[in-house]
Amino acid sequence: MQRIVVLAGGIGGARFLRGLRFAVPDAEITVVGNTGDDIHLFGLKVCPDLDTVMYTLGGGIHEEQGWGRADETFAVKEELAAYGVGPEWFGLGDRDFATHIVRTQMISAGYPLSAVTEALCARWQPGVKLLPMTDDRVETHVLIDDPDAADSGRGEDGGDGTAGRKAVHFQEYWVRLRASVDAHAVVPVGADAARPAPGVLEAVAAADTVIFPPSNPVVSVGTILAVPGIREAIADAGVPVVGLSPIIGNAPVHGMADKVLAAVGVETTAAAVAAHYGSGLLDGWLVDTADADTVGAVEDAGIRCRAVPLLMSDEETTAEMARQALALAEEVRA
Ligand code: FO1
Repeated sequence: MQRIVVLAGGIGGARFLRGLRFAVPDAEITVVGNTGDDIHLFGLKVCPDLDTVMYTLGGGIHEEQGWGRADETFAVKEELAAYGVGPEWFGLGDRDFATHIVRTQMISAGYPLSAVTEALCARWQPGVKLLPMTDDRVETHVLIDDPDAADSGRGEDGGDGTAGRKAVHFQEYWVRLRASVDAHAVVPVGADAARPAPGVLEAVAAADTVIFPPSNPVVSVGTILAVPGIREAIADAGVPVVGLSPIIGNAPVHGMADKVLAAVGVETTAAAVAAHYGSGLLDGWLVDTADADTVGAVEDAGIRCRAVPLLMSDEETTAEMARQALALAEEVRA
């Protein structure tokens, strides 16, 4: 049986996985999910990327939005707001709340996030093995300009570049600020001390193919690779590692990846993202047909590259992208 490991963020990763599962229904697919986007709100642990994968593959996702539950209502959020309890900018629905209550209850009882995720998936039956990248707490923070810094007396940074700046949680940057201000740095706080969750390194070691879906290369796949041991395990696995560009025609297909790419000094092009992963990690890279002229540059960087349609407009189109990724993996393997 074919064993595939996919490193996934939220919407892009989840939609790709739906196509992959459709393309190779008999494959054993292990998903290593990003948990750097996790946030604690109202005393609850919210795991947006794990939930987006779980709901999308389990048939419970709000299709148009790409995150949260279908047929959602917001009575709890409205009641909290009536008490003046926020944040009002983060839309947690009533159905979604139940997931976070169960998760937090299990974590309080001593279960690690990996066991909790397995328990939640028992309901949703996503058809893949969904693992958090780590059971340890990692929280992505984004460094932005702080307009209040001059007044507050903050401003001395000892030369580390943080004067006049402040770190905000990734969700605050993404959802409240809509990535409307420049990101100077993206820091996965806690990643350096985190350990891969049980099963992650084992799945990579047993994999026939590793895929980087069209997820955000900085705050999704990049955060997973920041957990010590995961990047090394993938590079040393001796199996094809292929990725699909989340950038088409110099713009992110979904989300605001350009903002966080700039923070790590990477241009918003399909070729620059491939070079960012690097030939030491990536063996194959799919770009969209709109970027066919960049194939040569990627191949010159030592990464096998093909141009195919990469818009995930429906399940069959997405399944075809998955087939192309697997075909590229076979080409690299040969
Ligand atoms: N994205 C938004 O743009 N606005 C929201 O209010 C919002 C709430 C939310 C709640 C639960 C959840 O699982 C995801 C949610 N997202 C929301 C998506 C999320 O912020 C990001 O798109 C991902 O973290 C990036 O992968």
